[in-house]
Amino acid sequence: MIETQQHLREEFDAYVAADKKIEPKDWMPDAYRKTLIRQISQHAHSEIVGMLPEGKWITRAPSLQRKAILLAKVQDEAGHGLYLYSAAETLGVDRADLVDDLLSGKAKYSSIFNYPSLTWADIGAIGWLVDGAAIMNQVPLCRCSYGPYARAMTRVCKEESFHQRQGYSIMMQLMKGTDAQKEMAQDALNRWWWPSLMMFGPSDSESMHSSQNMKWNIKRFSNDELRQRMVDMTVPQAECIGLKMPDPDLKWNEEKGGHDFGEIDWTEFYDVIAGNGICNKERLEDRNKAHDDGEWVRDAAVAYSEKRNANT
Ligand code: FAQ
Repeated sequence: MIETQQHLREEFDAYVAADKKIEPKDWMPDAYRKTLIRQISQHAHSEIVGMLPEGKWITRAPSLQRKAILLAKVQDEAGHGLYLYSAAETLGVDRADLVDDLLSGKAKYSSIFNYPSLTWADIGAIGWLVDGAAIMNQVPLCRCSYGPYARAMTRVCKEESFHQRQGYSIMMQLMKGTDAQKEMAQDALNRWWWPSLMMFGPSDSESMHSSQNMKWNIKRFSNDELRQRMVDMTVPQAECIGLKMPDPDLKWNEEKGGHDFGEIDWTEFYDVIAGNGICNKERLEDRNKAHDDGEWVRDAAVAYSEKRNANT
């Protein structure tokens, strides 16, 4: 028995080392399954809670075209959540249990969604920066060793690219507008910049899952590596439309071929993930209300599928 376990473990390690995909029916170490359930379910919850800050602006979008785009984007996020819950279910967990953990406040979701969307420019900043950070993090996840997660990410990333572009387009338009519109865009960047950098997680020295998950080819780059790429990608985009980065310590470092940037306020980050951010309470209340309001839809879907099964 011990020998079989050892053999399975060696086979798994060799598979991962050869950069092959692990599929749901393959043997996998318990810790690999556990960390994937953790990450994929947190990711799913983030997509679902992530609909709330932008959803609040659907009725207030400044034109019919912007409203149609925003509606499509928010619906895409719902779809991402559903693919991700499905991917998590292939690991043997029940979606209803994962959702219960979100609704009770036990499960984590991305810190970024605990900040308020105060103006229309925030919708631009969310698309540009939050989706921008999400893409930076998720493109390498398309090569994740777990097949269902990697495949979900391929589709998600295509949609996120459109989201990022639409956000930048809002910022571009505002920066071509009146002084008040320019100020609104700058204010949104000032408020969303640092929380967007926090999305990549704690610094490498504090990240407890990175090292093992990189060995398992779940993560391909560390939190700090991806954060650096985000800074280097965003600075020229901001400059191009006349926005000023809200970081006095930001400067190009020729030697490293990237930007140096200021210290993140980690106290704020840990406070937000502990449930004490500006909107944590409101987000959970809204999510619980949406879940309760949707009960009749779930009941109807179950009744329909039971009837169909009875007839076949
Ligand atoms: N917020 O050891 P690490 C999106 C937790 S999707 C909250 O470094 P790991 C699309 C972490 O879970 C955004 N918690 O962990 C969209 C762990 O806690 P645990 C979501 C955080 O897993 C756009 C502890 O800290 N994307 O935005 C955060 O190796 C617009 C230690 O951290 C994903 O989920 C945080 N920012 O690295 C939707 C991508 N950072 O579980 C709507 C997939 C860390 O031990 C609108 N996830 N923690 O209790 C990942 O790549 C990773 O899970 C990281 C964290 C990079 C987030």
